Amino acid sequence: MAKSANEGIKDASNYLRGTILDGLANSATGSLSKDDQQLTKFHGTYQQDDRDIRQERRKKKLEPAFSFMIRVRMAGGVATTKQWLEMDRIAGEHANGALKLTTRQTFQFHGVIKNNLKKTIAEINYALLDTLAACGDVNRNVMCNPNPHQSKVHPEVIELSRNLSDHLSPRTLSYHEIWLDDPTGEKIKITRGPHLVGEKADDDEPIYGKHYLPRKFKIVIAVPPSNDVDIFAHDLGFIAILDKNEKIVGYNVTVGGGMGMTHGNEETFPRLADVLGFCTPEDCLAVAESVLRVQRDNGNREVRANARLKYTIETMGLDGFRDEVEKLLGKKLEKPRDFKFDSNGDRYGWIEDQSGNWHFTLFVENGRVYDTEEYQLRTGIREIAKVHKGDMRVTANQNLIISSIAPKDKKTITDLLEKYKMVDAHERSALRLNSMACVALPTCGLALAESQRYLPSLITQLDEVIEDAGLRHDAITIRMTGCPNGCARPYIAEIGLVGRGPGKYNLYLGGGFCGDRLSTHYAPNVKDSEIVEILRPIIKDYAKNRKDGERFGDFVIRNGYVKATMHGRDFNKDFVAPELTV
Ligand code: SRM
Ligand code: SF4
Repeated sequence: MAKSANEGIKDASNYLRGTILDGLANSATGSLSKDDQQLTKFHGTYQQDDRDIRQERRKKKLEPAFSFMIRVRMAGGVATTKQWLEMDRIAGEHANGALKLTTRQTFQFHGVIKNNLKKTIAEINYALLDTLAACGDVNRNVMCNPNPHQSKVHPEVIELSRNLSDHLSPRTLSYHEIWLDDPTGEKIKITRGPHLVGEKADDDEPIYGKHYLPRKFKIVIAVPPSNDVDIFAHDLGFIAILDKNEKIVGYNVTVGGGMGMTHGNEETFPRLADVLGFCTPEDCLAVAESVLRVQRDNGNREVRANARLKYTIETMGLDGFRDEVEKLLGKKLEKPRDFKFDSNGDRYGWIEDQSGNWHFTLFVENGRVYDTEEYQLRTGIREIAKVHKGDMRVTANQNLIISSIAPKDKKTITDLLEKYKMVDAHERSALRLNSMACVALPTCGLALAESQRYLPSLITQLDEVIEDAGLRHDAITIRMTGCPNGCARPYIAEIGLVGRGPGKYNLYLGGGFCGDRLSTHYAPNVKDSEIVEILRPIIKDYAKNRKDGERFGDFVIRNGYVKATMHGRDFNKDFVAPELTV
């Protein structure tokens, strides 16, 4: 079978240069060429257009309202306050005035026009963050558990996430050439990234080679009992194993997780990662590189829909895959150690860590940091960042931890949280606090239905059902995406809603509360106006008949609403729609 079109584009790109520079200089259009649109992803930016006004512009015979989304690479989700202030400024000056905190612990900007693209990416670099490999067929932003109450191990896991990110970052000079007019990386003395700190930078891609990976690749680190990074949804994961003294002795290695699928294509499915083995902290980089190399050489380069590591593992078998990884590693992985997760959500409000510092986890609905007349969220966080002496941690649930506040500074921060009405941002139903939606319309070119613009109002309706049932304080995870790609990881939520078309969603139930079980298809093509009525009797039944401590996802399986999905392979098979009376 012929290689996919993207393989040809990478091949001809001269290490991701393509004709991006020419395209940026062409003022006759707000867009780039089709091939360059694929290549700019590796540089952290996507061409999009405003879908709300697409038709109107078509009628007027105008080209679509093109602009660019920019995604920052920020391993482990930790920014300094200075970096936050810079991102905030950029959002106001070059983007649409909003900062988006993503499900992978970083920032996105939307609405940057082509004329401002280079300047914006350069300014992100001047703030000592970058966008290289935030998207594309490479290792993406590495995530790690940001939990303040695990502050003893946080420095170690954040360091590991940064080292993984650096080690696996592309070495091509094209990024500096195109965006920074700085081919050698000399002008911008970024302190991380081996290609920028003295090691000879050239186009040699020792790890990736000229064709990079068959598809995107995602790494996470989790520290049990918190699975707030959803470790089983990613290509490669490291689960920290701690001894009695809370010292990390090593990591269980997980492989082959992923969410994306295509409606109607049974050869695609979400899949939970398998535990491959255990490695010492010293071996993590070598393990990661070995896993990535096995995927590089064995991943499907013909059919992009089947190119993720999860399908490579399905083809090779877990044992066959492990053999190849161990060959490259030059040693065997040890047997996995015991671990236990208790949730995949965030803990809101104030938390004191072991060293007496304070941390405030702020609920940011769907990661959207922007101002309205009633709620000046962006301004409030900016005012805090101006005086705060600790750091700012973006969580994998799209929230923000204002982190490491000395006891003497707590009052100043509390006053600002109060002034900007953020101090009780988490005084909401536990359903809302455990909700997540992807971007979808109007910017996402793949969206089939609304998501972040719709979920908040759906939850307002569901809150009535929840209140009636006396479940206001009972956490149930609910996640929505505008298409089956699964950017808000809906297939491991207890309630998942996945866009099928305008105003229509597939409803999935029964995901594990700790992100450790896939959900099961419950109802197809549900109209938005029917969702509440379909869920109402199930929620009522749960409130009345659940066992002590039983989670919603477990309940719907025990009570026969859905069968448990045992493996991603079965996710789309044998679906029989139930008889619903709405
Ligand atoms: Fe995603 C593509 C947004 C996390 C699976 N994702 C996209 C694009 C770039 C659409 C496109 O290709 O044109 C979306 C841009 C929308 C916009 O306007 O901003 C998009 N994805 C997002 C974000 C911003 C959602 C959010 O609301 O936070 C997340 C950014 C993460 C980051 O900072 O790097 C985001 N995407 C995810 C996740 C969750 C995760 O990684 O933990 C997944 C599921 C896990 C996985 O990868 O399997 C995810 N995004 C996808 C896929 C399906 C991949 C697949 O294997 O099939 C696509 C489509 C694709 O790659 O072709 C996609
Ligand atoms: Fe876009 Fe689909 Fe991802 Fe939502 S899930 S951001 S609609 S690609």
